[in-house]
Amino acid sequence: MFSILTSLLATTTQGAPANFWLPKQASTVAQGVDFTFFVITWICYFFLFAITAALIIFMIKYRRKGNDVIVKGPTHNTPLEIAWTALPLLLVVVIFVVGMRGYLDLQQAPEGSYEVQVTGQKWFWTFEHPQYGATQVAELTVPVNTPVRLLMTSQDVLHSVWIPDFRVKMDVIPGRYTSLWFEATALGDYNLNCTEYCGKDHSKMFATVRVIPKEDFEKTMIKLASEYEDMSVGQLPAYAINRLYNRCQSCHTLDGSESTGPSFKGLWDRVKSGDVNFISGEKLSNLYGESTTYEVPENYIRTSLLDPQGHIVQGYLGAMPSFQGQLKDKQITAIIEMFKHLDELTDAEGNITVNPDGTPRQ
Ligand code: HEC
Ligand SMILES: [Cu+2]
Repeated sequence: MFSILTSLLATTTQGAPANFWLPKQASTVAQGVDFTFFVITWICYFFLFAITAALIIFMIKYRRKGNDVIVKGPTHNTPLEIAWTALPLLLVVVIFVVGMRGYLDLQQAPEGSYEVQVTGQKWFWTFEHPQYGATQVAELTVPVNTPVRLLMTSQDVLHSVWIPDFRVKMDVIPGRYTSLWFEATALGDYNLNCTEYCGKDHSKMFATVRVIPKEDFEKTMIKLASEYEDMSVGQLPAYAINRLYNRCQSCHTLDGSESTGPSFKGLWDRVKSGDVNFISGEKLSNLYGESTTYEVPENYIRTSLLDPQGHIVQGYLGAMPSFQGQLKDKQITAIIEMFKHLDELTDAEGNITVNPDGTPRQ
C-alpha cells in the first residue's frame, strides 16, 4: 500500500527513478503513461475494496436466518440504477480523456524529429541512420533531449519494439511501416526488447538504446559510419563478425549446423579447395584458374554477395538476397577475411569470442 502511494506521488515529478511497480522514467511521455496507469490502478483498488466490503457486510446482514422467514426483496429503484450507470460512465470518460491525451502525444512525432530506420528480423534489430549512412545492429545510439522517430518494418514475421524505460511500444510488421517516437530525458543505456513472440530465439531479440550527450552525437555517428575505413586488414575480421555477420545470421550459422544457407563454419576451406557443387552440375574447382569465371577463391565469395543467383549451391534454394549497393568494397574484404579467420573469432559452439575492436569478449 505504501509503495503504491509513493509511486503515485513519484509520477508527479518527471524522470522518476524505478520503483516497485514501474521502471525508471527516461522519456518525455513516461510521466503521462504512468499517470494513466496509476489513475486506472487506483480506481480498481477503490472498487476492489468497496465491493469486497459490501459483499461481506451484505453476507452477514442478509444471511438466511431460518426456514420460516420469507422476505420480499425490492424489484426496482430508479435513483440507484441511474447512479450506478452514471457514475461508471463518468469514470470511463475520465479514463478515456486521460488516456487519449497520452495516446495522442505518443502518436504524433514532433516536426523535425531525428529519424532512424528500424528493421526487425529473426532475431535481431538493425538501426539505420540515413542522415549519416551509419548502421547499427542490436544497438541504437541517440542524442539526449532530442525527439527521435523510428520508422520500422519487418523482414519476416511480426515483431514489436518495446523500450520499457521510455514507455513506448509499437508493432513491427512485414510489408508495412509503423512508427514510434520518443525523447530521452536522461543519459544512459536502456533495454529495447522484442515484445511479440516471433519464434525460437524471440527471447534473445533485444538491443541497447544508448542515450549520449547531444554534442557527442554527430561525432559518434560519423565515426560509426566510417569505422572500418581506417582499419588495417588485420582488424577487419573482428569488425566483420560483429558488425556485418548479423545481416547473414538468419540464414548462415557459425557452428556448422544447416540453416537456410550453408554454415559459415569451414566455408573458407570448402571454397578454397573448390569443393562446392552447384545445382547446375558444375563444380567450383573447375571455375578457378586463369581466365575462368572466378580466377581466385576470393572472387567467388565476392560474387556470392553481389550476384547470389549466379551459382546456387547444391541442396539449397536461391534464397540469398543480393548485397549489391549495401556493402562497400572494404566491407566485402572484411567478410572474406572473416571467413579466413573464423576459427580465431568463434569457439567450438559457434559463439563469437571477440569484440569489434579485436579484444577478447568477457
Ligand atoms: C535470406 C537468407 C540469406 C542471407 C540473409 C544470406 N545468405 Fe548467403 N546464402 C543463402 C543461401 C540459401 C545460400 C545457398 C544458395 C546459393 O548459393 O545462393 C547462400 C550462399 C552463400 C555463400 C556461398 C556458400 C558456399 O558454400 O559456397 C556465401 C559465401 C554466402 N552465402 C555469404 C553470405 C553473407 C556474407 C551474408 C551476409 C552478409 C549472407 N550470405 C546472407 C542465404 C542467405
Ligand atoms: Cu521479434
